[in-house]
Amino acid sequence: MPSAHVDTFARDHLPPPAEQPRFLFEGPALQFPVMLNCATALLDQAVARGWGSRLCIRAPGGVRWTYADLLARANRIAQVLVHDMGLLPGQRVLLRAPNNPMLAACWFGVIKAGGIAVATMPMLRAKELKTMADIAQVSHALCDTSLAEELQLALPALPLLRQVRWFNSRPDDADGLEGAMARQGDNFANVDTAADDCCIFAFTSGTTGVPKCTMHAHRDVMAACACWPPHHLQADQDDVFIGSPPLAFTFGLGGLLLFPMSIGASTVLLEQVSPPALLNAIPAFGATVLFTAPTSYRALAAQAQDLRISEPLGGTLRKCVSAGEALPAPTRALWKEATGIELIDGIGATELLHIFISHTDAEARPGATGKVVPGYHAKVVDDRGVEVPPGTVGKLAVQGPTGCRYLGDERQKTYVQNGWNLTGDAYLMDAEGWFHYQARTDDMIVSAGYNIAGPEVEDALMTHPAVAECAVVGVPDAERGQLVKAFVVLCEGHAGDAAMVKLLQDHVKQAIAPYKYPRAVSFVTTLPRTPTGKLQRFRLTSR
Ligand code: 3UK
Repeated sequence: MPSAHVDTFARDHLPPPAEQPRFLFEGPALQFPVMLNCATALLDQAVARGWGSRLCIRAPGGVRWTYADLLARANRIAQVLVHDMGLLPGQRVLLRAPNNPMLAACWFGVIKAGGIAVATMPMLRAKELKTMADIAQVSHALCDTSLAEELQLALPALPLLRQVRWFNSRPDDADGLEGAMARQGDNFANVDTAADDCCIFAFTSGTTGVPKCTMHAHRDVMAACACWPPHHLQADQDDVFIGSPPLAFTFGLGGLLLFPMSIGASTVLLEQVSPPALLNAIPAFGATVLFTAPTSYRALAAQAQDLRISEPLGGTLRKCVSAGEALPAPTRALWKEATGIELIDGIGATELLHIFISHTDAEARPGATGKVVPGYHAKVVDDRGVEVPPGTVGKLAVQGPTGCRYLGDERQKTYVQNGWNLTGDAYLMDAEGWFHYQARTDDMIVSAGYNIAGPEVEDALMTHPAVAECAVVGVPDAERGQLVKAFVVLCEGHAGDAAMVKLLQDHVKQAIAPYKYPRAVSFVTTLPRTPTGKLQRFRLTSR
């Protein structure tokens, strides 16, 4: 197998072939050459194609970079990495920044130089950064000065990580990346990597235990651009992408950088992505395509009336994508009511890089995630891995051009069985091939012999106007095995008293089969979430 990697760490730590999923490359869009650098394909070729003067990245403060601007910066960064920092193809470069243009330029700089980008979530602390740098054997880092503190704290314990440059720093900073970039020219000859050379390591947002490091090759990046975006998003050159997921989360990397660039569109990178910040930024940048999580849509909905494209007030939004967690049907309805826009739901996973089950905005079914994305195959299986008939709840199994490859991790054998990726989700497929999310397999509640999916109870609760957010889990119970318990964040102006408990319980009993109602209800002010915004149900089961 050809490879441009001088440092063979990634290749040496791939799971053995027998433990890898089966990879499928069906159709002309998934035929890749043996040698492929995804930075060449997404950036150099964009400029060669004549998009050089098109707007590529915008950010608050008036930043406007064309594709040619981004290329020149990425080329300078690649040279700093190779000439000043001694990066060899195959070595790992830690990237750390809130979503901003320099982070995008650094990402491309690393990939151009044949390195492996290891982007880290802004929220992470020194201890977590050290764990990741150890697992990935990181030797180089490019870090935004605004997030320097935790990396500085971790550095003494990372003897292998010797080369660090800081960006968005003062011009006189001796270790400043921008100063070093100014000493390089605009051109760089990209390392001619093999299509299956790794180019990113992405850590799972894992809710428990040691984080898992997923490995993705140049080919995987291009496959992600070729599958979901053209079939389900259907954006075009004039679209302006915006959203909240960090570029360190593959949902954000695809949605806010790779996908817009693969079609010559532009993207808005925001450091501040709270609902109020998004509400301001969408009209300010004339954004047309929004990527965020279900909870964020729920929070935005109340003030989203003016965002819609057909608004006389000049709204611009036309496509809205929800992923990361199950989209509650009430949230879909709220968003549609407020904006007229049908949310595009999609389930993706770090292990599979991006979305593999989804639907277009023209064919949504409330309560269903969608159908399998062309290029992928999906089925629902029982505990032995045997496919179950439509209408039966089981485990979701997926195959396609991308798939799980954990770096030296025993948990590979759990995620991949018989060549299929098992995402850990319980699903039901209906007779028409629509997939209906039930719960994480380990979150299914078994109470008095009944299987109860927490998200279904959450959906029912969320249709009550007093409920802002909620989480439903199974807590140990002597009599029933597990008891259905709801943790509820109330909207302002509602009291969490005994009357409210009764009201919510009755509301659920009206909406779904009464045996599923939460026998215990606890009112809280916030729910525990991961840096990617996922509910950490396991942290509630012990409360
Ligand atoms: C859950 C969903 C129901 C599901 C991701 C889009 O979330 C992403 O990756 P992670 O590795 O988590 C994967 C798990 O999250 N999930 C995600 N989306 C949905 N459940 N409906 C959904 N629409 O449990 C899955 O196994 O953090 C999402 C693109 C790239 C991603 N990495």
